[in-house]
Amino acid sequence: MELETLLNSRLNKSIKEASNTELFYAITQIVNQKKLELPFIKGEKKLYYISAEFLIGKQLGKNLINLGLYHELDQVLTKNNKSLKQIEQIEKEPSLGNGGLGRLAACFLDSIATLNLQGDGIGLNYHLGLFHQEFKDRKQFEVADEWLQDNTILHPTDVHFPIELAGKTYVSHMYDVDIVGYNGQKNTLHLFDLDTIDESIVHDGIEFDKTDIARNLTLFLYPDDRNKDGQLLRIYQQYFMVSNAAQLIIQEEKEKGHCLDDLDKHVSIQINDTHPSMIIPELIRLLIQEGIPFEKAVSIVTNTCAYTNHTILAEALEKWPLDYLQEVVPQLIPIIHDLNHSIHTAFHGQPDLAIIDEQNRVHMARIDMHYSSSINGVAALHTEILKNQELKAFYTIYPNKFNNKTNGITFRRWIMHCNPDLANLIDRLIGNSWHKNANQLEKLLAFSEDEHVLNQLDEIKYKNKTFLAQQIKEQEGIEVDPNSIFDIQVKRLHEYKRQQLNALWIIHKYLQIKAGQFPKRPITVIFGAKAAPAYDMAKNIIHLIICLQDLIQHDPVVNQHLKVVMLNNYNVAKSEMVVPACDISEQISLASKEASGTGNMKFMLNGAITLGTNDGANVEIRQLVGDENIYTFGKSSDEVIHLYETEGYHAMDYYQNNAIIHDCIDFITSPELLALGDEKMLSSLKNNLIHADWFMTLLDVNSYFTVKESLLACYENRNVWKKKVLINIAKAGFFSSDRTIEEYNRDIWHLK
Ligand code: KOT
Repeated sequence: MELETLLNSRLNKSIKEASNTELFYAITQIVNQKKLELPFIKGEKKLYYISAEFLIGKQLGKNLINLGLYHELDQVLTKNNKSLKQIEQIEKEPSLGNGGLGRLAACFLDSIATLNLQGDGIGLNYHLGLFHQEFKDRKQFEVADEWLQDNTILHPTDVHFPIELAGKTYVSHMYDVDIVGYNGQKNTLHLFDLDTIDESIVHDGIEFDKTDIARNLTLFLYPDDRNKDGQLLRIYQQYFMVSNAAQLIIQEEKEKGHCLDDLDKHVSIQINDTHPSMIIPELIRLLIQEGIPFEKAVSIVTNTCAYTNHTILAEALEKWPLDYLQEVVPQLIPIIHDLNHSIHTAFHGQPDLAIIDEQNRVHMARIDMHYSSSINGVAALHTEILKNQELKAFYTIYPNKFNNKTNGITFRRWIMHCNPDLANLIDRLIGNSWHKNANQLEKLLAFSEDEHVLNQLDEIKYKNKTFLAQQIKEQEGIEVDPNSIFDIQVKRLHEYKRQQLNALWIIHKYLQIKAGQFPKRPITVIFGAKAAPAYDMAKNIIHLIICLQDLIQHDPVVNQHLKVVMLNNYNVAKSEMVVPACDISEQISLASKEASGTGNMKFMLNGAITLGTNDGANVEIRQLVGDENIYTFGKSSDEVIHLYETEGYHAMDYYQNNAIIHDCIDFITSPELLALGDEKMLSSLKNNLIHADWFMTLLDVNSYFTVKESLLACYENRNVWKKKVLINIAKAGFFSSDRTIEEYNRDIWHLK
């Protein structure tokens, strides 16, 4: 049946008369019916991708694209004076992730299904998600994100497993999300939950009784773990996730008639950083219960599991006190002791290889590395740093386990859905084979001197900037000029990502404008970021940025030349609005600290120029586009690592010896800013920058300011700029997650 007829028959009225909400539910029903008809992907071997986060974004538009229905439906609705884009906004965004790690898992599920690989995701169903960010008094406040109200994506199943937590048995409940490939087939994301969860125990923002496991287990992603109860809750969550995963895997294998001795021939398990690491002892425990001897169980599990590392930040490497594990998962303790003992014997008690250290803490990543068959980093530079620095001891004993898998993004969401005008232009220029074979984008290089094409690209960018400007006006109440340069930094708030470096540049520009030195063209600096609720310095940085936003907005001279916007509650939907509208992509982490980055790839694909350090995947962007088409600055990862090793960085020296730095930092506690901001927060940030600055902000101020000026100047050379834009788009094919997944399958999973 034609879509229009189908839609009319679902509504009790004409499309013209129906409200957007009525249309949303009618379209959702049609999509659900179509999904039901799709076959599940089948194969000899199955992948399970276990992750604490799946930042999947709104599902309706993405499903319509992958079902091949988006264009037709868009036309039907347009004809009836309705907008599909507006209808899509009615869906609440699932709040099941925090940042890059979770969004990567979502892009991977899309590519796995699109490549017809049999692979399911396994995670948790957080009722109130990460948190919803609100700004009050220019500060971040966290409130519960009630994304599950009016749920249209989760399907309850009749799958339940008994889970032992602190000696008590809980019964889990599995919910499924369909993962539709761009291919007419589907996989599943399984989210586990407890029926006894009680949202009403949450009060004062996101506070709740951390000990009431039956009611709180799956309330929030990353509950505050500053105290013991919070840490125990994280262990409860992680074990609940992996015990469900292990039981599901074993059940499915038995249903297929496979012998558990052959688990590694039929199953591959990808462990997404260390949150799911307890899958290893749990699976060993269950295999032993099934009658398999310990040594054999260990070998099967080692061959089945593969571990991905996403960060070198020490504080993110999980180490749980043995007595906390003893309290929550006593059933795992004998296994962990046995594994620790084997390693102790095999490696003569070498301390940096030990699973249980001298302080009786269990190193989760070390379990992964000893008892997986693959260890991968997420960009070439990151993998080299793992091999030669952070995980050197393990690279020495297991050189063949280490491999690189440079991250990628799904082009279905990150261009076809978020930037349809650009996708259509590319279709007209080179055909649509790039939808499934992203390297075809290189064919665009044939148009790098074609003025007409370059202007069309520029017009699309202008249209996207105009749309973003409207949204900013509506949602943040700030007027921005689409003719200004859109300079964008959106990502989790963390000192290593150095939003504070960007803020210092804004202060510098503000002071220049105040002194009568105006930029050639107005600049709009846009931020979006959530800070972890317990991360004070990150909250101080958000506070500074909002103070700058308001100071500048209300200055009648400065606001002609400069605007700052802090988007509230940055999420996937907002990302899809800013990515197509960006001119300058800020990727300014301290070299060596950003494992890969994936925002950098999204911006490049949508025709932004990267202003970045030689860090993470920026290095690979530079190799692809060439030095003329990216603006890099700052000290190298080797230099930074050397500074850490020799304790050779002293922020105070930069503050004292550089007048520009001195003035910018002093401005943080200037009367102008203190009139708007919180004295304690601003001085604490200022003092930190002068006396600590663990992520070396001041190290790169000089080269950042210089290179940023040359990038802004280049924008005025319109023809040169437009060509750079085209080259960036044409070279982005490498960053398709289809390529990444093909590599995981080729080197690790061997599904087909
Ligand atoms: C969070 C908690 C513990 C360990 C790691 C993380 C983490 C890492 N969360 N997000 N990441 C990012 O992962 C992305 C995907 O690989 C990378 O592109 C990015 O550089 C990481 O910061």
